[in-house]
Amino acid sequence: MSHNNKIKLYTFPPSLYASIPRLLIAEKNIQGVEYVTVDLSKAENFAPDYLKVNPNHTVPALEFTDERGSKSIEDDSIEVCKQLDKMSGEPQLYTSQNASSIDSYVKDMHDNADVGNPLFFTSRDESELAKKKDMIVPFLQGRVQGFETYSKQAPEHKQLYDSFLQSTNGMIAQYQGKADAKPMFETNAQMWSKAVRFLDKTEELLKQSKGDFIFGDYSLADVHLTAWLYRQNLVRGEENFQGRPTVKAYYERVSARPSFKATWP
Ligand SMILES: N[C@@H](CCC(=O)N[C@@H](CS)C(=O)NCC(=O)O)C(=O)O
Repeated sequence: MSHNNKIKLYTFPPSLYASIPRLLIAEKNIQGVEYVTVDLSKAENFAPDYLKVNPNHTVPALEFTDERGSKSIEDDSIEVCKQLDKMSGEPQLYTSQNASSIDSYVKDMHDNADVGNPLFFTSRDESELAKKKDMIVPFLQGRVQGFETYSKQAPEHKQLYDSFLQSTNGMIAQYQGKADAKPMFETNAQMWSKAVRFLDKTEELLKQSKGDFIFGDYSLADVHLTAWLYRQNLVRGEENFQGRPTVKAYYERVSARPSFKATWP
């Protein structure tokens, strides 16, 4: 790091969005970052103390000392990555030349193709539901316990906990056959169509690229895209790549980088 700086990254190893800065840290070999695990399977991202770090109750969050010496927090992976890129040395992966292309592509991914978590937690049909049930239900039950505990500890956040309790219990009921799962299958289908649109756009951009990466040279956009594709590959495998040979070749290329193995061992 260029200045004497204590950097803390709040993360959860299986998290999609927290893996984006972890990939960047590996890619640029940034030293001295302290990782703090926030266990989403226990709803620790809703702990009263974590709500002070990140009121949006999400990971990642980055705590660092800014140029003026005051403690700062970035609470969104897009800003976290820009900050880490700026604080670390060459190569800069976000520059005045590529900033506007990166900004609009990454914003589209985060705003309109935020499908990795919903596709992971929902199922598309009865057969996927049966397969995933024993993995998803305990995860959701762990979160229910967290919400109940925090609700007693921090009654000032009761409304927040109650609303997540309700939606989480609703999903458990669908997995356990106690509630109609059709709405879940519909959500899953909608999410997949958003993924398809973004994959098609990515195929076109990669075809037009003058280099091996989305905007030519390796950039912050590739850090986000690699993590997004890693999750897509986990939830839908080859379906993502059918009819998209350029995305497939790209994914093979980025997954061969040492940073990939360091992030998803
Ligand atoms: N826009 C945020 C999204 C972060 C996000 O949604 N993170 C997920 C984990 S991948 C999370 O913390 N979810 C909260 C939860 O599971 O309760 C970002 O890019 O950092």
